[in-house]
Amino acid sequence: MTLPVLYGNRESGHSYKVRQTLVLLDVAHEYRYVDLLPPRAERRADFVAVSPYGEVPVFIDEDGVLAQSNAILLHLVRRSGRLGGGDDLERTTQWLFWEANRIGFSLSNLRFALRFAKEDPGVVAMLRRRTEADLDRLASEFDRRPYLLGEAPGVADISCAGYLFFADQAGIDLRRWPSVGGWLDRLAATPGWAHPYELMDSKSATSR
Ligand SMILES: N[C@@H](CCC(=O)N[C@@H](CS)C(=O)NCC(=O)O)C(=O)O
Repeated sequence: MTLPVLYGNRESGHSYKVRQTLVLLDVAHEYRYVDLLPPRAERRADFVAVSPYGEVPVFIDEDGVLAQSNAILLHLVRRSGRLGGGDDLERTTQWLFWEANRIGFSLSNLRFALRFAKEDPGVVAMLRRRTEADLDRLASEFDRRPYLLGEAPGVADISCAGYLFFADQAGIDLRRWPSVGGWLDRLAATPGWAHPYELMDSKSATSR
């Protein structure tokens, strides 16, 4: 039997979102590590051959090749019938789109700017303002319920939380948003949860 394949990288919160979902769903898969340091065309050939946008994650199963982390999460919810926010696929989709444009853009790029790219201070300041606004928005959710769509975690939570486990690397102190910290603690206590660096380590991949 051919296992589904996930291409990802240790530093990629977007890849982490997918692998964490696969693990929570107990979907057996092969994790293939992609070194992102070489230029796109020089990365591992099997990845270059299938990747539609040159980015990780890419997921392959019997339904075909899929990129974009949140599209992959929706695919996994549809296939499994689980982690869909109490079957509220519309609200799940709404949060996934929010994530793609907000926290998955702001905090991920703030971290990238500080840690890898050494960006212009004006760009860093803009990304910091946007990250803080996104955390303010998220924080208001958890006055009412423990997870974004109710009493149990789903892919909306996994997606919106993915990059927050790297908040310190983006110079963000989450103590300013205690309800967000509480939500992350609840997620981290979910059986099967693991930190991105544990789950995405190249040592847990089948090949580099
Ligand atoms: N919107 C995409 C973002 C994917 C993305 O930004 N991937 C990064 C790593 S986190 C990447 O592959 N960077 C290498 C490159 O662009 O060459 C998603 O949600 O999957």
